[in-house]
Amino acid sequence: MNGIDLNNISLYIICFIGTPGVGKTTLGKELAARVGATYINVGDLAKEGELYEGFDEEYECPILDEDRVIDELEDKMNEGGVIVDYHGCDFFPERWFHIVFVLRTENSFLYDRLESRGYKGKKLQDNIQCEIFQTIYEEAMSSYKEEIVHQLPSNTPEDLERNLDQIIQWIEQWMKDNN
Ligand code: DAT
Repeated sequence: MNGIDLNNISLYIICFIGTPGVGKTTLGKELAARVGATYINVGDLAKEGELYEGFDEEYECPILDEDRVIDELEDKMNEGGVIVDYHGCDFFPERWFHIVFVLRTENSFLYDRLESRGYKGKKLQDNIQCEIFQTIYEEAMSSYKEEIVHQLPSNTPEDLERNLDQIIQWIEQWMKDNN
């Protein structure tokens, strides 16, 4: 973004959420690279620190130890300039985020992406349903002030570029308003 270094300034915290496969990691990493922010993938953080409290046999995934994840993240949040990526957000403290983006992907695109990731059977169907029922959007709307929750279409590379442009504009405005 035109060489503006956003490090070392009193900074925003952005959260990207959505069903697996909607493009959070792609958008989060690219945005972080363009604005010089810290990208945090909560799933990876949990894996590295083994921040789990069991295994969910039905959904074939480890169960996050939410308290330990929050403890682990708190210091980084205080520094600001952070982009958080996770599929859900209801256990994060409300005070953390200045803005929450829920990425949304149409079924046909999402199906292909999850299938090529090796999802099948119940796991694939559950994730498609999660997107159809806009589960994560509703979770965000009930966890945060509605005015900070925004949906972003994430179907095509053009959507990705448009989202990056819009969020960078939001960051620039936020920086003007808060510094
Ligand atoms: P997530 O982090 O939400 O699980 P991802 O960033 O890993 O998703 O993306 C899943 C796949 O979809 C990956 O192959 C990249 C692709 N993808 C992401 N955003 C896209 C977009 N806007 N248009 C086309 N493909 C996209």
